[in-house]
Amino acid sequence: MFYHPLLRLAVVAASLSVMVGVAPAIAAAGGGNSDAAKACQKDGWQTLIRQDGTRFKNTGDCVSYKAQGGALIPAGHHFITFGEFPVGTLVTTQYASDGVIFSGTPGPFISQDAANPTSPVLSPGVGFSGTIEMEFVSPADVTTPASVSSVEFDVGFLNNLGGVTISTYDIAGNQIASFATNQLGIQHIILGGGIHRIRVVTTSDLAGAAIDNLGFSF
Ligand SMILES: [Ca+2]
Repeated sequence: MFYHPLLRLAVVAASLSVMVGVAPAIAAAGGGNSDAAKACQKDGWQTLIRQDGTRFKNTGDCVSYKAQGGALIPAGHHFITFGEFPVGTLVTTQYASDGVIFSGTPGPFISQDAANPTSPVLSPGVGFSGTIEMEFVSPADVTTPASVSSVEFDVGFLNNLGGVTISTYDIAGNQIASFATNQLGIQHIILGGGIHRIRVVTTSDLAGAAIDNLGFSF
């Protein structure tokens, strides 16, 4: 294939920008300060966030954060419908590469739910009564705690007001908020940034509840 010299330059530039886009994920998995500098340079800092969910102002901001021991988290949006695995799957680390780990009591699993139009859903356990915990981690490294810059999901089916309690925590373990559902049926929850962990307790609902359509951004 023949390129005009100017066109060839344009092709090389395009390839370089693709490489810059890929670099942060590699650097976030490990490496020292020079890797951090590479990951943060060009526009790399715009594709990364801090572990507490906040963004960088510029390259220097990003390099200095990494030099002080912070992990670089790849920015990006993730969306989970619980149709990704078979009904009956006990869910723990299956979505770790999306940046979320599930736990809870008696044990969150993918369930059919005749009361929910987007079934299957994530139920806290058989009978829909229990606790679902969501902990956010780096999509690049499951052992690196991270925080979302925004998160939303559906909770339901809600048979009585206040049946489900949702609590949020930051990366230091401090509670940010705790509130009860105030609708019937399916309630859409939208939460702000800096959240590392979410606890959903469904035991006060007459028939329990599940979550679905979990979307979040780092
Ligand atoms: Ca679903």
